[in-house]
Amino acid sequence: MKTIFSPRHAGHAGNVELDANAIVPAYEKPARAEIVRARVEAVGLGPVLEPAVHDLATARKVHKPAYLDFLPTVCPEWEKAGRSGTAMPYVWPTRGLRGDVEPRSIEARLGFYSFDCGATFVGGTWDAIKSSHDVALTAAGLVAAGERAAFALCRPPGHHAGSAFMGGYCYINNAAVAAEWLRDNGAARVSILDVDYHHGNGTQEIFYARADVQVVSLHADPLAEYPYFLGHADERGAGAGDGFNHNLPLPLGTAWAGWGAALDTACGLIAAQRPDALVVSLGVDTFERDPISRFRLTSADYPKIGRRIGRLALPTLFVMEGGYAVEEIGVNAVGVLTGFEEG
Ligand code: OKP
Ligand code: ZN
Repeated sequence: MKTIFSPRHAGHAGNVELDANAIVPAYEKPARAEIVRARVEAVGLGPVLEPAVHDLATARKVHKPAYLDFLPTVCPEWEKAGRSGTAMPYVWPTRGLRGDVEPRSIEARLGFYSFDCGATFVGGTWDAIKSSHDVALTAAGLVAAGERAAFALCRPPGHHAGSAFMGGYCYINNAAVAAEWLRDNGAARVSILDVDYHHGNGTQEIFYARADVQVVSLHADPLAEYPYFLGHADERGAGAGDGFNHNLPLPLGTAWAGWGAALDTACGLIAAQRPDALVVSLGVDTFERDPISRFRLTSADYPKIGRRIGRLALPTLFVMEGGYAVEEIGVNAVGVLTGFEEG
Protein backbone atom coordinates (compact mmCIF):
# COMPACT_ATOMS: atom_id res chain seq x y z
CA MET A 1 0.00 0.00 0.00
CA LYS A 2 1.02 3.59 -0.54
CA THR A 3 2.04 5.85 2.34
CA ILE A 4 1.40 9.58 2.28
CA PHE A 5 3.90 11.53 4.38
CA SER A 6 4.85 15.21 4.63
CA PRO A 7 8.26 16.41 5.85
CA ARG A 8 6.46 19.56 7.03
CA HIS A 9 5.44 17.76 10.23
CA ALA A 10 9.00 18.41 11.42
CA GLY A 11 8.40 22.09 12.15
CA HIS A 12 6.12 21.06 15.03
CA ALA A 13 9.10 20.46 17.32
CA GLY A 14 10.54 21.48 20.63
CA ASN A 15 7.15 21.87 22.35
CA VAL A 16 6.89 21.27 26.06
CA GLU A 17 3.94 19.73 27.90
CA LEU A 18 2.60 19.73 31.42
CA ASP A 19 3.06 16.22 32.81
CA ALA A 20 1.33 16.06 36.23
CA ASN A 21 4.01 17.89 38.20
CA ALA A 22 6.58 19.02 35.69
CA ILE A 23 7.09 20.75 32.37
CA VAL A 24 8.70 18.12 30.14
CA PRO A 25 9.57 17.78 26.44
CA ALA A 26 6.39 16.79 24.57
CA TYR A 27 5.96 13.04 24.10
CA GLU A 28 4.41 13.78 20.71
CA LYS A 29 7.64 14.57 18.85
CA PRO A 30 8.99 14.51 15.27
CA ALA A 31 10.98 11.27 15.70
CA ARG A 32 7.66 9.40 15.89
CA ALA A 33 6.77 10.09 12.26
CA GLU A 34 10.35 9.70 11.03
CA ILE A 35 10.70 6.26 12.60
CA VAL A 36 7.39 5.07 11.14
CA ARG A 37 8.44 6.33 7.70
CA ALA A 38 11.81 4.58 8.01
CA ARG A 39 10.06 1.30 8.88
CA VAL A 40 7.67 1.65 5.92
CA GLU A 41 10.76 1.90 3.72
CA ALA A 42 12.66 -0.88 5.49
CA VAL A 43 9.90 -3.45 4.97
CA GLY A 44 9.09 -2.24 1.44
CA LEU A 45 5.43 -1.58 2.24
CA GLY A 46 5.14 0.53 -0.93
CA PRO A 47 5.93 4.00 -2.22
CA VAL A 48 6.10 6.97 0.16
CA LEU A 49 4.53 10.01 -1.49
CA GLU A 50 4.09 13.64 -0.49
CA PRO A 51 0.57 15.02 -0.15
CA ALA A 52 -1.13 17.37 -2.57
CA VAL A 53 -2.19 20.72 -1.11
CA HIS A 54 -5.90 20.65 -0.24
CA ASP A 55 -8.25 23.46 0.74
CA LEU A 56 -10.09 23.41 4.06
CA ALA A 57 -13.60 23.07 2.58
CA THR A 58 -14.19 19.59 4.03
CA ALA A 59 -12.50 20.49 7.32
CA ARG A 60 -14.98 23.39 7.60
CA LYS A 61 -17.83 20.86 7.52
CA VAL A 62 -16.57 18.91 10.54
CA HIS A 63 -14.99 21.82 12.44
CA LYS A 64 -16.52 25.20 13.26
CA PRO A 65 -15.01 27.67 10.75
CA ALA A 66 -14.14 30.16 13.52
CA TYR A 67 -12.09 27.43 15.22
CA LEU A 68 -10.19 26.63 12.03
CA ASP A 69 -9.58 30.35 11.45
CA PHE A 70 -8.15 30.63 14.98
CA LEU A 71 -5.44 27.96 14.54
CA PRO A 72 -3.07 29.85 12.18
CA THR A 73 -3.36 33.02 14.30
CA VAL A 74 -2.01 31.47 17.50
CA CYS A 75 1.73 31.98 17.05
CA PRO A 76 1.54 35.48 15.55
CA GLU A 77 -0.79 36.56 18.39
CA TRP A 78 1.37 34.87 21.04
CA GLU A 79 4.38 36.81 19.77
CA LYS A 80 2.40 40.07 19.52
CA ALA A 81 1.53 39.59 23.21
CA GLY A 82 5.28 39.59 23.92
CA ARG A 83 5.53 35.89 24.68
CA SER A 84 7.89 33.24 23.33
CA GLY A 85 8.43 29.50 23.58
CA THR A 86 5.52 27.07 23.62
CA ALA A 87 2.02 28.59 23.50
CA MET A 88 -0.21 26.55 25.81
CA PRO A 89 -3.77 26.99 27.12
CA TYR A 90 -4.28 27.26 30.86
CA VAL A 91 -7.73 28.69 31.54
CA TRP A 92 -11.03 27.17 30.39
CA PRO A 93 -14.71 28.17 30.32
CA THR A 94 -15.87 25.21 32.39
CA ARG A 95 -19.30 24.83 34.12
CA GLY A 96 -20.34 28.13 35.70
CA LEU A 97 -18.41 30.31 33.25
CA ARG A 98 -19.40 31.82 29.89
CA GLY A 99 -18.51 29.53 27.00
CA ASP A 100 -20.43 31.61 24.47
CA VAL A 101 -18.37 34.80 24.39
CA GLU A 102 -15.02 34.58 22.62
CA PRO A 103 -12.49 36.78 24.43
CA ARG A 104 -9.89 38.86 22.64
CA SER A 105 -6.63 37.92 24.35
CA ILE A 106 -4.66 35.03 22.93
CA GLU A 107 -4.25 33.26 26.28
CA ALA A 108 -8.02 33.29 26.75
CA ARG A 109 -8.73 32.19 23.17
CA LEU A 110 -6.37 29.22 23.59
CA GLY A 111 -8.60 28.07 26.46
CA PHE A 112 -11.81 28.94 24.60
CA TYR A 113 -10.83 26.54 21.80
CA SER A 114 -9.42 23.63 23.85
CA PHE A 115 -10.29 21.09 26.54
CA ASP A 116 -6.80 20.58 27.99
CA CYS A 117 -3.29 22.02 27.86
CA GLY A 118 -1.99 19.27 25.57
CA ALA A 119 -2.36 21.05 22.24
CA THR A 120 0.57 23.46 22.16
CA PHE A 121 2.08 25.70 19.49
CA VAL A 122 5.55 26.59 18.26
CA GLY A 123 6.45 28.44 15.06
CA GLY A 124 5.99 25.48 12.72
CA THR A 125 2.86 24.06 14.31
CA TRP A 126 0.19 25.46 12.00
CA ASP A 127 2.12 24.34 8.90
CA ALA A 128 2.44 20.84 10.39
CA ILE A 129 -1.29 20.74 11.24
CA LYS A 130 -2.16 21.74 7.68
CA SER A 131 0.26 19.20 6.20
CA SER A 132 -1.21 16.44 8.39
CA HIS A 133 -4.70 17.34 7.10
CA ASP A 134 -3.39 17.26 3.52
CA VAL A 135 -1.82 13.84 4.17
CA ALA A 136 -5.18 12.43 5.30
CA LEU A 137 -7.10 13.84 2.33
CA THR A 138 -4.50 12.72 -0.21
CA ALA A 139 -4.57 9.17 1.19
CA ALA A 140 -8.39 9.23 1.24
CA GLY A 141 -8.24 10.10 -2.46
CA LEU A 142 -6.27 6.92 -3.16
CA VAL A 143 -8.94 4.81 -1.44
CA ALA A 144 -11.76 6.62 -3.28
CA ALA A 145 -9.91 5.96 -6.54
CA GLY A 146 -10.01 2.23 -5.92
CA GLU A 147 -6.91 1.28 -3.93
CA ARG A 148 -7.67 -1.42 -1.37
CA ALA A 149 -5.90 0.58 1.34
CA ALA A 150 -3.69 3.60 1.98
CA PHE A 151 -1.65 4.82 4.94
CA ALA A 152 -1.92 8.47 6.00
CA LEU A 153 1.20 8.98 8.12
CA CYS A 154 -0.31 11.97 9.89
CA ARG A 155 1.51 14.07 12.46
CA PRO A 156 0.19 15.78 14.53
CA PRO A 157 -2.59 13.28 15.29
CA GLY A 158 -6.27 14.25 15.28
CA HIS A 159 -8.76 12.08 17.17
CA HIS A 160 -9.09 14.26 20.30
CA ALA A 161 -9.92 17.37 18.22
CA GLY A 162 -13.66 18.10 18.15
CA SER A 163 -15.84 20.46 16.14
CA ALA A 164 -14.56 23.53 17.99
CA PHE A 165 -11.73 22.40 20.24
CA MET A 166 -8.21 21.06 20.25
CA GLY A 167 -6.54 18.93 22.95
CA GLY A 168 -4.37 15.88 23.55
CA TYR A 169 -1.79 16.78 20.85
CA CYS A 170 -4.64 17.12 18.29
CA TYR A 171 -5.83 20.16 16.28
CA ILE A 172 -7.60 19.12 13.06
CA ASN A 173 -9.34 15.75 13.27
CA ASN A 174 -7.65 14.13 10.28
CA ALA A 175 -9.70 10.90 10.41
CA ALA A 176 -12.98 12.84 10.66
CA VAL A 177 -12.08 15.09 7.72
CA ALA A 178 -11.13 12.01 5.67
CA ALA A 179 -14.38 10.22 6.59
CA GLU A 180 -16.42 13.28 5.66
CA TRP A 181 -14.55 13.55 2.36
CA LEU A 182 -15.19 9.87 1.59
CA ARG A 183 -18.89 10.50 2.27
CA ASP A 184 -18.82 13.33 -0.28
CA ASN A 185 -16.98 11.20 -2.81
CA GLY A 186 -19.01 8.06 -3.30
CA ALA A 187 -19.22 6.31 0.09
CA ALA A 188 -22.81 6.35 1.39
CA ARG A 189 -21.74 4.84 4.71
CA VAL A 190 -18.35 5.13 6.39
CA SER A 191 -17.17 3.44 9.59
CA ILE A 192 -14.35 4.73 11.78
CA LEU A 193 -12.52 2.18 13.93
CA ASP A 194 -10.37 3.86 16.59
CA VAL A 195 -7.77 1.48 18.05
CA ASP A 196 -5.67 4.14 19.82
CA TYR A 197 -5.24 3.55 23.57
CA HIS A 198 -7.12 6.77 24.33
CA HIS A 199 -10.78 7.37 23.53
CA GLY A 200 -11.23 9.44 20.36
CA ASN A 201 -13.51 11.98 22.02
CA GLY A 202 -13.28 14.45 19.14
CA THR A 203 -14.31 11.93 16.52
CA GLN A 204 -17.22 10.80 18.70
CA GLU A 205 -18.42 14.38 19.23
CA ILE A 206 -18.21 15.26 15.53
CA PHE A 207 -20.33 12.33 14.34
CA TYR A 208 -22.48 11.73 17.44
CA ALA A 209 -25.82 12.69 15.84
CA ARG A 210 -25.13 11.04 12.47
CA ALA A 211 -26.11 7.63 11.11
CA ASP A 212 -23.94 7.83 7.98
CA VAL A 213 -20.62 7.69 9.88
CA GLN A 214 -20.42 4.89 12.43
CA VAL A 215 -17.79 5.37 15.15
CA VAL A 216 -16.40 2.33 17.01
CA SER A 217 -13.65 2.81 19.60
CA LEU A 218 -11.55 0.49 21.79
CA HIS A 219 -9.78 2.34 24.57
CA ALA A 220 -8.75 2.51 28.20
CA ASP A 221 -11.72 3.04 30.55
CA PRO A 222 -12.22 6.80 30.92
CA LEU A 223 -12.95 6.32 34.64
CA ALA A 224 -9.21 5.65 34.93
CA GLU A 225 -7.59 7.21 31.89
CA TYR A 226 -7.38 10.31 29.72
CA PRO A 227 -9.51 11.90 28.24
CA TYR A 228 -11.59 11.01 31.34
CA PHE A 229 -14.75 12.92 30.39
CA LEU A 230 -16.01 10.85 27.44
CA GLY A 231 -15.77 7.30 26.15
CA HIS A 232 -18.17 5.32 28.37
CA ALA A 233 -20.10 2.34 27.03
CA ASP A 234 -23.48 4.04 27.45
CA GLU A 235 -22.64 6.73 24.86
CA ARG A 236 -24.54 5.27 21.90
CA GLY A 237 -25.19 8.33 19.72
CA ALA A 238 -28.01 10.89 19.66
CA GLY A 239 -31.03 11.55 17.46
CA ALA A 240 -30.52 10.08 13.99
CA GLY A 241 -27.13 8.86 15.22
CA ASP A 242 -28.58 6.76 18.04
CA GLY A 243 -26.99 3.31 17.81
CA PHE A 244 -24.14 4.43 15.55
CA ASN A 245 -21.56 5.17 18.26
CA HIS A 246 -19.96 2.24 20.07
CA ASN A 247 -17.48 2.49 22.93
CA LEU A 248 -15.60 -0.54 24.20
CA PRO A 249 -13.75 0.68 27.32
CA LEU A 250 -11.20 -1.79 28.71
CA PRO A 251 -9.43 -1.96 32.08
CA LEU A 252 -5.87 -0.72 32.56
CA GLY A 253 -3.51 -3.65 32.08
CA THR A 254 -5.51 -5.20 29.22
CA ALA A 255 -3.37 -7.57 27.12
CA TRP A 256 -4.10 -9.35 23.82
CA ALA A 257 -6.69 -11.77 25.25
CA GLY A 258 -9.07 -8.98 26.26
CA TRP A 259 -8.07 -6.53 23.56
CA GLY A 260 -8.33 -9.00 20.68
CA ALA A 261 -11.77 -10.12 21.88
CA ALA A 262 -12.93 -6.48 21.93
CA LEU A 263 -11.50 -6.00 18.41
CA ASP A 264 -13.60 -8.97 17.28
CA THR A 265 -16.71 -7.35 18.78
CA ALA A 266 -15.84 -4.04 17.10
CA CYS A 267 -15.33 -5.74 13.73
CA GLY A 268 -18.71 -7.48 14.08
CA LEU A 269 -20.39 -4.10 14.63
CA ILE A 270 -18.64 -2.70 11.55
CA ALA A 271 -19.54 -5.68 9.36
CA ALA A 272 -23.20 -5.30 10.40
CA GLN A 273 -23.14 -1.64 9.29
CA ARG A 274 -21.99 -2.70 5.79
CA PRO A 275 -19.99 0.49 5.20
CA ASP A 276 -18.56 1.45 1.82
CA ALA A 277 -15.25 2.47 3.39
CA LEU A 278 -13.37 2.09 6.67
CA VAL A 279 -11.15 4.68 8.35
CA VAL A 280 -8.85 3.28 11.04
CA SER A 281 -7.55 5.71 13.65
CA LEU A 282 -4.28 3.86 14.11
CA GLY A 283 -2.70 4.51 17.48
CA VAL A 284 -0.10 2.07 18.78
CA ASP A 285 0.07 3.45 22.32
CA THR A 286 -1.59 0.16 23.38
CA PHE A 287 1.98 -1.20 23.42
CA GLU A 288 3.27 -2.71 26.69
CA ARG A 289 6.17 -0.26 26.95
CA ASP A 290 4.34 2.92 25.93
CA PRO A 291 5.52 5.60 28.37
CA ILE A 292 2.09 7.26 28.90
CA SER A 293 -0.27 4.28 28.53
CA ARG A 294 -1.17 1.11 30.41
CA PHE A 295 -2.24 -1.67 28.06
CA ARG A 296 0.01 -4.67 27.41
CA LEU A 297 0.03 -5.45 23.69
CA THR A 298 3.31 -6.82 22.33
CA SER A 299 4.93 -6.18 18.96
CA ALA A 300 3.72 -9.64 17.84
CA ASP A 301 0.11 -8.52 18.41
CA TYR A 302 0.06 -5.68 15.85
CA PRO A 303 0.06 -7.89 12.72
CA LYS A 304 -2.90 -9.74 14.26
CA ILE A 305 -4.80 -6.42 14.44
CA GLY A 306 -4.10 -5.82 10.76
CA ARG A 307 -5.17 -9.34 9.77
CA ARG A 308 -8.47 -9.00 11.65
CA ILE A 309 -9.20 -5.62 10.06
CA GLY A 310 -8.26 -7.05 6.66
CA ARG A 311 -10.88 -9.78 7.06
CA LEU A 312 -13.55 -7.06 6.87
CA ALA A 313 -12.57 -6.80 3.18
CA LEU A 314 -13.35 -3.06 3.03
CA PRO A 315 -11.56 -0.19 1.27
CA THR A 316 -9.46 0.97 4.21
CA LEU A 317 -7.72 4.21 5.10
CA PHE A 318 -5.25 3.98 7.99
CA VAL A 319 -4.70 7.32 9.73
CA MET A 320 -1.80 7.59 12.19
CA GLU A 321 -2.77 8.70 15.71
CA GLY A 322 -0.77 8.00 18.92
CA GLY A 323 2.17 5.85 20.01
CA TYR A 324 4.96 7.21 22.20
CA ALA A 325 7.38 4.29 22.57
CA VAL A 326 9.44 5.86 19.83
CA GLU A 327 11.90 2.96 19.44
CA GLU A 328 9.12 0.51 18.61
CA ILE A 329 6.53 2.77 16.98
CA GLY A 330 7.69 1.85 13.48
CA VAL A 331 7.64 -1.91 14.02
CA ASN A 332 4.23 -1.72 15.71
CA ALA A 333 2.43 0.65 13.33
CA VAL A 334 3.81 -0.96 10.19
CA GLY A 335 3.14 -4.39 11.72
CA VAL A 336 -0.58 -3.58 11.53
CA LEU A 337 -0.22 -2.64 7.85
CA THR A 338 1.76 -5.72 6.83
CA GLY A 339 -0.69 -7.91 8.76
CA PHE A 340 -3.55 -6.26 6.86
CA GLU A 341 -1.86 -6.94 3.52
CA GLU A 342 -1.19 -10.62 4.34
CA GLY A 343 -4.71 -11.27 5.65
C1 OKP B 1 -3.01 11.54 22.39
B1 OKP B 1 -3.35 10.32 21.55
C2 OKP B 1 0.60 13.63 29.90
C3 OKP B 1 -0.88 13.61 30.18
C4 OKP B 1 -1.66 12.92 29.10
C5 OKP B 1 -2.60 13.46 26.93
C6 OKP B 1 -2.42 12.24 26.11
C7 OKP B 1 -2.85 12.49 24.69
C8 OKP B 1 -2.80 11.26 23.85
N1 OKP B 1 1.15 14.92 30.02
N2 OKP B 1 -1.62 13.70 27.92
O1 OKP B 1 -4.60 9.74 21.83
O2 OKP B 1 -2.35 9.29 21.55
ZN1 ZN C 1 -3.53 7.81 22.29
